[in-house]
Amino acid sequence: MTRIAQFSDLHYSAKNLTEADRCFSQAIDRAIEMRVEAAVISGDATDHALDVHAPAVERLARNVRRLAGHCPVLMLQGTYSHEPPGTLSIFRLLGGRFAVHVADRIEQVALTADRGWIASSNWRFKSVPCGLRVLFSCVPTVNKATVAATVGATAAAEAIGEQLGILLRGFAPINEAAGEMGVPTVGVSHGTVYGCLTEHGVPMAGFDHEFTTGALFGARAQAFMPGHIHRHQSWESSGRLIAYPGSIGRFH
Ligand SMILES: [Mn+2]
Repeated sequence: MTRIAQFSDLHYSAKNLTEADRCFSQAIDRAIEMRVEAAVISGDATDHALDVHAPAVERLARNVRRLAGHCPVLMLQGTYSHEPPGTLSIFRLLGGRFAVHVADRIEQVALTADRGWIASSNWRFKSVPCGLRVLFSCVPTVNKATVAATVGATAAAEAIGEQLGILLRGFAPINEAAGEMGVPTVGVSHGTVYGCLTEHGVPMAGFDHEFTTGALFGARAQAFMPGHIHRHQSWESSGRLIAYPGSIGRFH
């Protein structure tokens, strides 16, 4: 069994700093104790644009660096208002014993036998890379045009949810091939799953949500790790699991 820690929606900021940092520190301690082989931070590491001199930047960086001293770290781009594009770039420089990979585009990422990261040059690998330890399929927050360009959609008016469904199904063949080779497959995304419950207990049943459970299961990954909704909840289908971990500090 491969043990991977998921952290999400840390929302580091001046206002949340004490709680965010205390909770993230504890979660990292626990992950290290449990000897996880990799760590995923599935978006919204920060709450809003932060200046580099903000204490929250230093505290977040310090903890990500500590995590990377234990295992490889995958950071996914979250909501633009919380994590303006470019925010995560600096974390690529933070590798400790292990590297921090920042997924800010639609891509597949291989965790290799020597516990390094290799990203697909296109949105997915053409074939299962050799010496693979875990295969990640990443769908960060992206704008509609990016999704349309990736799946080659011609109908620009098509709902983003439909296009993401097509995209996720595109990951299925390679995930299934990896699965047959005994390689764990994991999806990581940031967005709303249709029908999920918010931290206030409100069901999200609008038509403009990014994902359905069916679309996520369609990627044929063994586990899907979405971020965005701050309440822990999960769905299971024929041994495949989708789980929001919830916000680490329960920020609303
Ligand atoms: Mn969030």
